[in-house]
Amino acid sequence: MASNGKADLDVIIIGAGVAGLYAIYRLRKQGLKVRAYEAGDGIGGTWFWNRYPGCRCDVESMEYSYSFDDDLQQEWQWPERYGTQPEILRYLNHVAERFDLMRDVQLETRIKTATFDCDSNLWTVSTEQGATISAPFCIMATGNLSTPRFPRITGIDDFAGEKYHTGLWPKEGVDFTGKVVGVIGTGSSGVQSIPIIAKQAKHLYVFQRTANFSLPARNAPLDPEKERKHKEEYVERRKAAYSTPFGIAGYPPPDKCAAEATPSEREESYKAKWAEGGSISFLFAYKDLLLDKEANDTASDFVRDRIRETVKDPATAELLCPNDHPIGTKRLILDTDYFETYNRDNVTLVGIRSNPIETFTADGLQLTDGSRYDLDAISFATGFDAMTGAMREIDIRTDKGADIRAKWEDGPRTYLGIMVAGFPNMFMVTGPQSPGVKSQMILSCEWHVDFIADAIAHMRDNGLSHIDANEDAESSWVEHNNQVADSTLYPLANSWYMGANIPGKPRIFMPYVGGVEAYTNKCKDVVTKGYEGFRLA
Ligand code: N01
Repeated sequence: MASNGKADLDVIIIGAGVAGLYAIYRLRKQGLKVRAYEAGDGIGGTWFWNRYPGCRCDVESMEYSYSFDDDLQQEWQWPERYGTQPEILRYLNHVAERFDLMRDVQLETRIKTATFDCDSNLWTVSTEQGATISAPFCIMATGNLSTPRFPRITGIDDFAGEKYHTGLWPKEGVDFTGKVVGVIGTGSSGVQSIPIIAKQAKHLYVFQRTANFSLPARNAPLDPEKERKHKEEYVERRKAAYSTPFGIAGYPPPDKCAAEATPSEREESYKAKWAEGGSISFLFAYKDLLLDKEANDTASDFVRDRIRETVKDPATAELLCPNDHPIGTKRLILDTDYFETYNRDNVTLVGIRSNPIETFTADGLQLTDGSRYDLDAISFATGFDAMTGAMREIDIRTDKGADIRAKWEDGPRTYLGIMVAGFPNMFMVTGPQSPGVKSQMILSCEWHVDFIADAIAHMRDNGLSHIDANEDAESSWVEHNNQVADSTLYPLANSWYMGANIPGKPRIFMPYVGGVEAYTNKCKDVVTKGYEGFRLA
């Protein structure tokens, strides 16, 4: 029985990925009785499900880790510049074991409903198995890219070959040796997996609807000297990260606009950043790359030239050149030998923008012009119902008639990406309208969990039991988000940030792009002013 005597727990946590695990650790330290409910049969969230070949983080491994325990960050050793999925999952399991988190995790338990009762001030969640659990607080640690989506194309169930989704990859792995394989989708998951699948398959067909910008990752074993220095500065670097746009220290912000440099200076600058690898450094070449289309064109043109230089067949190169969005307005991909892969004899790029897939058949698929592709296996790298999908999959409502699906019908509305007005005592970790997906995710998860844990502590210290976001504060925050996004080039892209990848989803720019520094300052200000914009009772 939890401390209020009526409930099973003090806090229900939904999800045991990066956010849920830290929430267990942090809230337990406050003496609270918590439990995380996880649909998977292991912890790790995104890093548990996305086991596709080549899956690797696009944030450098020395950054992409927890900061809450200095011994942990000093002792853990990352072998490479960017962590692979198995390595990151190994790290998360180590954290779970090291801090004895598993005793408060219930695996293989998908939450179907969450209902708030205003009189008893309790959330009750129900599981797919039919059990119910109650607690005064509920935390949605459900992730932003956790609801994989197959395209809605006729005949998809008729395909008799092997069918995979990058976000639901089988644990035992897949051997494509000797097989004719189709990959549909060329976002980060497609771009990372295509070079590896190409090496195994007898033939690989890549079905591309939209060409994407991708930069070389330049992955390599971690330089021991770099690691030593980073670890020496870890504590200060983590602190400094909160005063940066993306939550990562070590990238001096640019002070020049692209037009202030000569064409040859720009070329040199982009060349150096291309050679260095990584996306932040490249996007930090000039301060107006994400604000001004002409400035952005200089960087976009540079990358298109590199694609044409790399890919030998001119028609394939042209098809691979992105031309419908400014660079950086969709997640900028990091790859290893992606464009080079199209020089292999066993790889064919098929453009499906003007000639879409009409139907799947038992043997493969057929395009609108009637051309057919016989395939032994298809890998769907077709993405996720991002940012709102996981919460909308749970039937979240209150006894006063609030319903999250109805409330978000025209797009998500949140206060700080932490609470939704009308849903008391329910918190989100890196919810929509927070910088989450536009930042170093683990840092943002820690920030939000700390904010939530502090709010709960504040309530307990002051004999309060009910917290809700103010409608007005929420509206102002949503308005501010939209204004910030509209002052950038981001809304020009048909990205999952805009909900544009899901047919019928409202077109709203969902992440906060005012930067981590502005956001965390706002949060601090809110707390200093007695939780301004929240109603506590
Ligand atoms: O998904 P996506 P993702 N017919 O939505 C295509 C993170 N991540 O899994 O662009 C044909 O980006 C779709 O085409 P289009 C990262 O934040 C990180 O790759 O809509 N094609 C697109 O090409 C990333 O941004 C890492 O025209 C269809 C692709 O499928 C996010 O996850 C690694 C289609 C989907 O691309 C999502 O990446 C992996 C249809 N009906 C992921 N429907 C790293 O850290 C969709 N597509 C490196």
